[in-house]
Amino acid sequence: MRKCYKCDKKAQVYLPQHRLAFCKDHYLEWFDNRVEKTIKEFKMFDKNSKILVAVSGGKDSLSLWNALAKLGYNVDGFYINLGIGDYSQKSKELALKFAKKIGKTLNIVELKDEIATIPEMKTYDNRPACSICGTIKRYFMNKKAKELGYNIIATGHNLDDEAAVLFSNTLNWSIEYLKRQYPVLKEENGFIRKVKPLCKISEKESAIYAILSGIEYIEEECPYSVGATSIDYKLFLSQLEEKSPGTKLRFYSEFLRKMYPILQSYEEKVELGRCEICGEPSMNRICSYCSLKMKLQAKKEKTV
Ligand code: Q46
Ligand code: ZN
Ligand code: ZN
Repeated sequence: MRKCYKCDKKAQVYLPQHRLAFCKDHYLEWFDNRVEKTIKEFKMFDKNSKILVAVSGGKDSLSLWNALAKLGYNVDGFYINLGIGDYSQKSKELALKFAKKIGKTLNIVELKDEIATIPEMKTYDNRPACSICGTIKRYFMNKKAKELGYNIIATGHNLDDEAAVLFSNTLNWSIEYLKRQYPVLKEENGFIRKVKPLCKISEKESAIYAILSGIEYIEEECPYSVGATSIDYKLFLSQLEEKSPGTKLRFYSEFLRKMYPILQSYEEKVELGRCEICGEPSMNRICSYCSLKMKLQAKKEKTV
């Protein structure tokens, strides 16, 4: 029988990449401490910050919200109803249920009232659903957080997400993206500070935390995620991890430690201004959200 690393109880969780085993209570404590350590390591925020967690109803964002609340941070949730059939309906219900359970506010944006649902937009735009969705989510997260008086946006991106993006950016030598792949994006040019406190926690670890904490989360993936290349990268990295535990964490942490500082000397040619319509930060005269909205309007008028 494997014993807990901290007490005499039987271990319920074994983490081969850290060579650690824990009982339920000590695992939850380890997870919260790891989140806290990451927040401190990257100087993400402190107890005076007003934090908004982007909640999808999945295990990562709800585990993050739970951990931050337990650690005593001033943290509310933010949910965007994308209008993707049963998936969105169920995830919204679970997000609301969780907010009620921990006694925190869940701020909600209904996409159908702001512009149109993702499936509706798909019928007017040829871009992949995830590209439209990404534009929309980034736009509303930033805009609403400012309007509601928050100064930090925290997302539930985990180690598997970050390692897969890093892998993809390295395969393509996308220097501009690699240069920005850091768990903290500073507040500047109208953007609010964005942080990823789960960047050193694997998908498996956050799922175990959610289950052991009794968090109800949506297990189904978004229907548009089927066939995404990032899933292949995650699978590939997980196979390497299986053979050699710690690979993902090493890949990501060593990038941050050795490569990220070097990349900062790489000159960026991006000039950021303000959107002429909504005033949000934009590289063009009109931001991608407003041009999407205009395109949608024009196509709707044409079909009437
Ligand atoms: S919600 Fe949106 Fe994801 Fe669905 S449409 Fe794609 S980006 S897969 S995280
Ligand atoms: Zn224990
Ligand atoms: Zn705009």
